[in-house]
Amino acid sequence: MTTIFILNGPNLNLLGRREPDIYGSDTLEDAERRCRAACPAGVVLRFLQSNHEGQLIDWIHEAREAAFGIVINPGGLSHTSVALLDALGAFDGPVIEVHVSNIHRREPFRHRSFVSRRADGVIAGFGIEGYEAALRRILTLLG
Ligand code: CA2
Repeated sequence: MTTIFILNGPNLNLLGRREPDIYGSDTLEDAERRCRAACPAGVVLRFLQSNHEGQLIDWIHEAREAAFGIVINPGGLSHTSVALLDALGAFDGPVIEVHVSNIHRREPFRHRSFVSRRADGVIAGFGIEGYEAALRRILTLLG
């Protein structure tokens, strides 16, 4: 069995429930459903969300032993968190960063992501389809 972690940061539990003009009307549960449907037998998905930076860091540490790869939407922590970047730096497998919205078309403070320095790929502006695309990339790398 191979495990892939899909981690979601602060406020992503609200996806589809507010600001549909920016984030669309799909929920995080919809994203999880799509990922599970795209996941072949023999691959275990851990699809997780937390509003707490420390919890996300603990999951990344857990992934060091438990996961082949990580898909991460760090939410607003993308633009602030050196600690998340450091945790991902201690993970050896592939990391794909996802943003539901196109962060480059938004406020300047969203244009920089600390996590992107570690990510092997970045997807932005594909809505929740981005999660499935990121997962497929990790599955390709898994071979
Ligand atoms: O586009 C993305 O996926 C983001 O990571 C979402 C973050 C935002 O801070 C990033 O700049 C880009 C926000 C998470 C979702 O927050 C919501 C707030 C209200 C209603 C719905 C979602």
